Amino acid sequence: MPRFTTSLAARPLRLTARIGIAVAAVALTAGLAGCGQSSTEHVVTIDGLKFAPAELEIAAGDTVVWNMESTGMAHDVVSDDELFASDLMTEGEFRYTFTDPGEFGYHCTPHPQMTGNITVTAP
Ligand SMILES: [Cu+2]
Repeated sequence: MPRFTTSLAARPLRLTARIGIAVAAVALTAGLAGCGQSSTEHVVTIDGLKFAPAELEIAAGDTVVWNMESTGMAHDVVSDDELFASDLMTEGEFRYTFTDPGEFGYHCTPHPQMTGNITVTAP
């Protein structure tokens, strides 16, 4: 009788441990998939005296990479809301990760006609 009781008690314990491992594995996979999504990058280039594309829609958590390659002219990328500001650059890139949904306008200080807008949607 004591033997029977022991084996019955051991079974549910083992089963619970297995389910626990399965749940942990699913959670880990979901977490990794989430990481992959949040690292999406969108490239904005400088085309003459314009940002291209000037209008961009991204998801919260995405990064915008401004490619500052230009033909000798210095540009910068400055948020209208003072959220971010690059140096004046003739080459290289400037990047910013948008964490909150909303509308984010930006401009180039030496060229006021150079403007752009990032629309950030909820993830
Ligand atoms: Cu400029």
